[in-house]
Amino acid sequence: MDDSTNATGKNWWQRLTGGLRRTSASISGAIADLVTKRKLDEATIEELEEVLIRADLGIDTAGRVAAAIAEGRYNKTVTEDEVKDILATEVEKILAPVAAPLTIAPDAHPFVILVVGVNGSGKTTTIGKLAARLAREGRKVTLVAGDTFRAAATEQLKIWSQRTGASIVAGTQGADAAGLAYTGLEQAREQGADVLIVDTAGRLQNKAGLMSELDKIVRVMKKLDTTAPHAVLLVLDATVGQNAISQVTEFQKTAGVTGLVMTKLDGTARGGILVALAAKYRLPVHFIGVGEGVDDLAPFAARDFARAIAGLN
Ligand SMILES: Nc1nc2c(ncn2[C@@H]2O[C@H](COP(=O)(O)OP(=O)(O)OP(=O)(O)O)[C@@H](O)[C@H]2O)c(=O)[nH]1
Ligand SMILES: [Mg+2]
Repeated sequence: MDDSTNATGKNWWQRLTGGLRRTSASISGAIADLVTKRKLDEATIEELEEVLIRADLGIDTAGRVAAAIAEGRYNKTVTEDEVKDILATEVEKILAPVAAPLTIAPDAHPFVILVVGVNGSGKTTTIGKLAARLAREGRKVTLVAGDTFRAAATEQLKIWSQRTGASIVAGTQGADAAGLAYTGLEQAREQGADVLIVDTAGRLQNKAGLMSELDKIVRVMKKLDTTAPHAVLLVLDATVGQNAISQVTEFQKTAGVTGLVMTKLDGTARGGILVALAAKYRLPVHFIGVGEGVDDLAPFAARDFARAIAGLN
């Protein structure tokens, strides 16, 4: 567990459990209601399963967890903590294989990260938080304001560049995003940047024209470095629940997603969607966002997350 404290004096565990409170409250509240002073019978197990489905864990996972809870415990009384422990253990098993740090390969100069996702999912904010984290590690970061649709998008990224000390390459509104990514990569090379992060405009996963623009950004950067981009991060907003599933499917097809970041886990009771995604796609989950602040992004840790959504300490 990362126990570093931020400006508000909270350590990471406090921020994580605080951020996931709505998800854990809905799950653990329901668990408490169900198991208190009751024997574990078929009806209770079914209700537990429904609770997990409502928290967006996915039908398969909910079934598996319910079966694990039921095993050897029929017609016995169980405690709330027993059930939470089994839930956390099962969820951790699903999450452990996908919890992978974003490794900045040392042989890529710069290491290029393309950030994609639907409108408002948290891309630009995540880039700011990530730039801060990389800068703290002593890396030289350049940002590309590849969202050229809105002037405000460039301004937003500029503010993050000032806060984090990252360089920024920006164009005029309406400029060609792929051209800007090309220039960005050229400049980052000249300046000896370690990491280049390319912001993109939000796009709906079902809009073919915009999706093909991502493909163009990738193709153009490959002209300078055939191995770029070295990471394609799909930023998902946890509050959308099940819609995240189709976002992963579509962006994986067009943009070759290499890893996920899930944001806004603090604003939803549907944090279980991360578990459903892990079970379905097995794509690495690198970071989670639990707030708007610069410190509210952390490497994804399976055990911490599993215990937090189960409402354990
Ligand atoms: N509560 C919370 N808010 C977040 C988090 N991440 C981002 N946000 C907020 O979500 C809103 C949208 O974030 P942006 O980073 O602008 O999203 P975007 O994907 O770049 O949006 P577009 O560029 O319009 O596609 C902003 O108000 C952010 O502060 C998070 O982890 N928690
Ligand atoms: Mg943006």
